[in-house]
Amino acid sequence: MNEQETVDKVFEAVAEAAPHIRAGILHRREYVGEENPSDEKQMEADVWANELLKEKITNIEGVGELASEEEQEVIECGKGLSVSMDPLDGSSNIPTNNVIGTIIGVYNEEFPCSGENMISAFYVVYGPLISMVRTEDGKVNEYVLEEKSGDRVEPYIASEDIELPEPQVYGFGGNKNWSEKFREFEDEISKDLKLRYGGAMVGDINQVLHQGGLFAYPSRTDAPEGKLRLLFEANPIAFIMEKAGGSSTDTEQDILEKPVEGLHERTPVFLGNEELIKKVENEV
Ligand code: FDP
Repeated sequence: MNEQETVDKVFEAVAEAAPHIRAGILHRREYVGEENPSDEKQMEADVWANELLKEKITNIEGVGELASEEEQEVIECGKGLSVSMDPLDGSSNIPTNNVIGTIIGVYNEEFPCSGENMISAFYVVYGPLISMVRTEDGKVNEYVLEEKSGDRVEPYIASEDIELPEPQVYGFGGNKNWSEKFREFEDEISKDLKLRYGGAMVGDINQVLHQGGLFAYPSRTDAPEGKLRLLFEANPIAFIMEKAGGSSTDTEQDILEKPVEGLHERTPVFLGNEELIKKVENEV
């Protein structure tokens, strides 16, 4: 199987799992009393989505290893591409029934490796509809999933060759612990753009992708590296944003060029229209 065929298999596996993940949340909304490798409380749904996707992805021929935000170590499963996953992004939105997602990155290098080795990325949004945004032939396409009989799922193309429009919205996380400098930056941005922050990266990013603007989870006074994970969240979304004509930074360098030291390391994240990323690099 060539690399593209493997990427397509991973996409199909995630699409097939997505309706089950959403349906399974109903009875898995309690915390399990355990923490993930980033010391965050795990919900039953996090553990379950992780197991479901792990089973499907590690069985794909052409996938050599899988790294999950919910697993301490890389799982070796054969020869081939490396897949990263955040099985349930934004799971603290589950108790209030707000948007959550799944984020996948595909690399042609062993973990831990930088975003320069990424060859494909996609994310699922569990909203009123289940949609999937993926990179394909250097473009960004959005699919809507329709469940058919049995286990069949058909992804229908909803938006093709998505390009970031003129900036309209912004959403920044971690506001309780922003630096003074970042508060001033936010104050200025809020004069031009409409605030849209829902607390799940995929949901907030999806709005920026469709409406243009800036998503950020910056360095916090109590957490200099911010909250989001480089491998599982920042790199795949940066890859998608850049293919949609946008850009990314940690304030000093392109997220995708950032060297990776540890599997679960965090990074400040800024993603969106190029002119706004330049503004971040000059002012934050
Ligand atoms: P969550 O903790 O609910 O999983 O992955 C981390 C994440 O959500 C992102 O999806 C989201 O952007 C961010 O954390 C939200 O953090 P705040 O609660 O600090 O806003």
